Amino acid sequence: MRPVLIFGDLWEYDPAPETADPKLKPRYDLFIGGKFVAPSTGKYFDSINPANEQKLAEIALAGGPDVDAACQAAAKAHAGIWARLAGRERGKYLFRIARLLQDRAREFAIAETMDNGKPIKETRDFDVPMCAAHFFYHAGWADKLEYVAPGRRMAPLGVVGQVIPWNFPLLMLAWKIAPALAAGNCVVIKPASNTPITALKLAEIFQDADLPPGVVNVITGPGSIGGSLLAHPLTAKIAFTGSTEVGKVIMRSVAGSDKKMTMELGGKAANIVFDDAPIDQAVEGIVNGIFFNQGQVCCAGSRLLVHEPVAELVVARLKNRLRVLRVGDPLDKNTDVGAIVSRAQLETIQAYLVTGVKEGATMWQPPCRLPARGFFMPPTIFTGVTQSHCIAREEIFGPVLSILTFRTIDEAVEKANNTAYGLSAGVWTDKGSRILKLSTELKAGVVWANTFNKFDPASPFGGYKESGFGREGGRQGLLDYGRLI
Ligand code: TAP
Repeated sequence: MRPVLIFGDLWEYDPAPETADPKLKPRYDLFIGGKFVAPSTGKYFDSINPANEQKLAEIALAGGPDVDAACQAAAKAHAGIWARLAGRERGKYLFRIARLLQDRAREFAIAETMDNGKPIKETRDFDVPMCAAHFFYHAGWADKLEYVAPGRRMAPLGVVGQVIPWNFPLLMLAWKIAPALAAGNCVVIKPASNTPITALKLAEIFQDADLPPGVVNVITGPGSIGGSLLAHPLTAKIAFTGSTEVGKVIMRSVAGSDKKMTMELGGKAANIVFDDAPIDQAVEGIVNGIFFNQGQVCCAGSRLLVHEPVAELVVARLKNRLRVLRVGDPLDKNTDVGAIVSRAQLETIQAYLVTGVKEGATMWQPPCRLPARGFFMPPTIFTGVTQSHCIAREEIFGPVLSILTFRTIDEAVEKANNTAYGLSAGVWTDKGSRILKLSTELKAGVVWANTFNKFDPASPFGGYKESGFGREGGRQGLLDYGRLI
């Protein structure tokens, strides 16, 4: 028996809060035609810091006329300048945006953490650098579009309407805007109401980069404004990332139009651990798979499938690991698990915990002290889960892991694919043959082997089944932003 390190209350990390100024304005207007403009409604709503429930800023509440103005501004910019500009010139703007973001990386990481609740070590090391990486990557494509589909030319589509969720506000924005601009389109984008701040801060960067007015427009407001944007007659292409439920509403509203569409929707990924896997690495992969960004990740490994011979061992080591995860102030550099994005999301997750227990699964949470204010919850695992349990079927979008077991490789495949979704999956094994078999048989847009949650701008990402269609990133992602001629 090897010794197990349990730190318990023996010692604690000293607080290491990030204290730099995120340079937030008290009020943010809409960004239309290169300028910040007041909304036609005259109204504003609050963006809240989920870690302390304090107001961060007032955000403009767009109305129908603002959606129209933003789409008109984008159409004008497209016809007047952007579509006519040589690819290498468009690329320079993208490159400049990426560099300016890098210059202000620390400020953006702090703003993102305050608006979303995710730990500063994630925004600092993942969200902001990946956002810049997407602009750099697509800057490289802007003058090479003839290589996207050899022998064909790619023409831009025109105005693109984009709606994004709150779990990776900056990164989702980069996934959407960078390929659209590289391909010669102009954009109107609506960030989620929970997390609009970094999109509006990025609009400041668009101004600093001298991006021609109207090439990117940012409108903020409720979901209905997103619906008006995507259904607007000027949008030639719509790109949505969010829940499957809202994706279906959008599909119905634009059915019969000739708009090009991509839908990046929900997920319920299987993370499969075989008996020959390196168990300690697999445990790290399980933790990263479901507790990264508090589990509010479309491709989160929220269903753990463990090979029966090692199930007890994996669960025991996982529990030990969870006992030392630090839950708390997201601005503290030692924090592993930050705040849930909103009270509503916290309540949704808590309702799933009640359902899981009612259905007969066994819930376990490590002892941990949660901050008195803010929307926090401990990392949670459920054992004794069966495939018919709600917590094994529905996307919880929180730090909750449902653990199932399997005996044979075919049973693992069968269980992994037994879901309405098909966004991602993970496999942990020593055998290349198992990895190859599973990567072909798992119906998931991405299959990670002996790792989890790894992303690269060159690697296309997207789903099967109710996880949506279309790809973001890489050559395939660009193809979704153009017309081949
Ligand atoms: P949603 O509630 O679907 O919201 C996503 C965006 O859609 C928000 O900007 C929202 O605006 C807007 N919206 C709401 N109703 C709308 C409507 N009728 N028409 C047009 N837009 C509408 O999702 P969420 O809770 O923010 O995000 C979580 C979901 O996103 C999860 O299911 C997750 O799996 C999915 N997601 C998927 C991916 C990929 S790549 N597949 C990546 C990240 C997240 P408001 O904020 O103003 O309501």
